[in-house]
Amino acid sequence: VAEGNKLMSEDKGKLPDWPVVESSFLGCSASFEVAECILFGAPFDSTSSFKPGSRFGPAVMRQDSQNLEIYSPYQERELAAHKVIDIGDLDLPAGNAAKSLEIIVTTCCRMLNAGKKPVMLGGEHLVTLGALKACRERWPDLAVIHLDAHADLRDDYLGERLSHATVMRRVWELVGDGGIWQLGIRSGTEQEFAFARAGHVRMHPFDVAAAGQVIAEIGSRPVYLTVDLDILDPSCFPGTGTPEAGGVNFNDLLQAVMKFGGLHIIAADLVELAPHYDLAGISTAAALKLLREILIML
Ligand SMILES: [Mn+2]
Repeated sequence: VAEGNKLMSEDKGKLPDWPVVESSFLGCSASFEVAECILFGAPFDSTSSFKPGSRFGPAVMRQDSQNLEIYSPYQERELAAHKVIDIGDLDLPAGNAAKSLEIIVTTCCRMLNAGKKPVMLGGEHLVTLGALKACRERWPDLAVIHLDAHADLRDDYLGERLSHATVMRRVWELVGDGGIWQLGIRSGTEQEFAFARAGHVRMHPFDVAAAGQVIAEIGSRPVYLTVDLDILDPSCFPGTGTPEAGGVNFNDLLQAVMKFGGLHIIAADLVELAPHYDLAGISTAAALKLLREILIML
């Protein structure tokens, strides 16, 4: 965690009782000891092939979360009643994907060893590889639910094996055939779709209608849920680096994600919000609402 954040939280107890606004996401400030979920940012976007800017996702989400209610009318529960701590953003070296992933792996291992559920905010999709690697070490039977517009199954992108465009191929190398369920996919190369058809991953293109089937197939396996927010249609989520027309609407995504609440989810992430491409902030608002529901669900 950034040194600055650490110092701030240690010093907090010594400050007088000023009427300041919490800088953490929705005031998620359970102590580490009681927290069940640990929220943190992974502000890395160095492999973005089109429009960078997802490194600003976590900071803008935190800031705009002040406008979000802590009560969910969808699940009829309040976030404040849940044990979540927001520890801030990891200090990741821009331009060094391997080193950044190492830091994410180490951090997530520490969370898992303490019996906590990591909830990571990207950042580009490559950051998922770090968190997932940590989870796979602890849960050998790990299943992955991947919500995205893009298959991300390339073996390399312009010669790079560590890229937001190859992340699910690297994940497949970790979990193997039958370990990945993809929903909402509507973009990729012919080879990526052929890779899926060959049975390496279970791909349900275009929408999230197969959520029920996915749940039945996964059963009691531990699950990592990764949400690339560009699964949403660009009309309700323009703030992202590689927008793809023909996406899912917010309510359909929310309903599908809440169904996954019945599964044994051990970690989750939301990636690819690049807030500055959407000056009206509707993309950040969508990401925040989905995050609130996921945290309550976990
Ligand atoms: Mn994507």
